[in-house]
Amino acid sequence: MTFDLFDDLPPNGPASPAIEPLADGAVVLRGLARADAEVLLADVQAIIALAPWRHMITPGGLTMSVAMVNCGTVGWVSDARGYRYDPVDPLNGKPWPEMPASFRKLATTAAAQAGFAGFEPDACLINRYEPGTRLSLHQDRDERDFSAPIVSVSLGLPAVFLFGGMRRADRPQRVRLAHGDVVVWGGPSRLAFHGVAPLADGDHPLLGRLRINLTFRKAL
Ligand code: MD6
Ligand code: FE
Repeated sequence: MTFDLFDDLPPNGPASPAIEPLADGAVVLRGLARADAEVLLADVQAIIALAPWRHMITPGGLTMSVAMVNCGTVGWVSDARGYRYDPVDPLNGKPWPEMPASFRKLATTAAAQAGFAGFEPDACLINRYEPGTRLSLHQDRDERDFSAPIVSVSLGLPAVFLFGGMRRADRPQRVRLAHGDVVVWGGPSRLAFHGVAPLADGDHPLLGRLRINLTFRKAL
């Protein structure tokens, strides 16, 4: 009789991925979103049909290289007036598209696996990166309640996530995030500085030369 340690694993990898600690309150759930990726991406396309990708302007007047859109009760926006969560899309004055059930389920499952049971996101910021696109170090602090974590889902081309400390000057860890990886981020890490290094070129089977990131928040 032959015995193979991996016989029980489905072809897409383990159903419950390893929990990889990043810092106190921050973990990477490797591959958690991989099996759902096609559904998630079809839902992104449906959102884009209602609310297009756009490059927001920072309060300082710079155009962001990451293209963004939102779904949910409120969406994160940046313009000359500052950063905020807004219930309407400034491009059309209408509510943001609803958060798809596939998004909500993944976010809640990921948060629970990371120790944040009961996470109920009301906002999802969808980020699109092309080769060369980067996101400079920042804190996520426009939400009202920092007791809720953030759940971040990576799809498409791999990226180097920069995970720093509580001060902008703290030298960041460099964490490779691949298609299907999910980062959950809360508690003592909730206000850590973080960013994304310039995206390397590549060709992903589902997304070609793109990376798409979904970040789920409880903003209100
Ligand atoms: C990105 N993510 O991965 C950008 N923020 O494209 C974020 O800015 C982020 O991944 C807070 C928590 C997790 C994140
Ligand atoms: Fe962020």
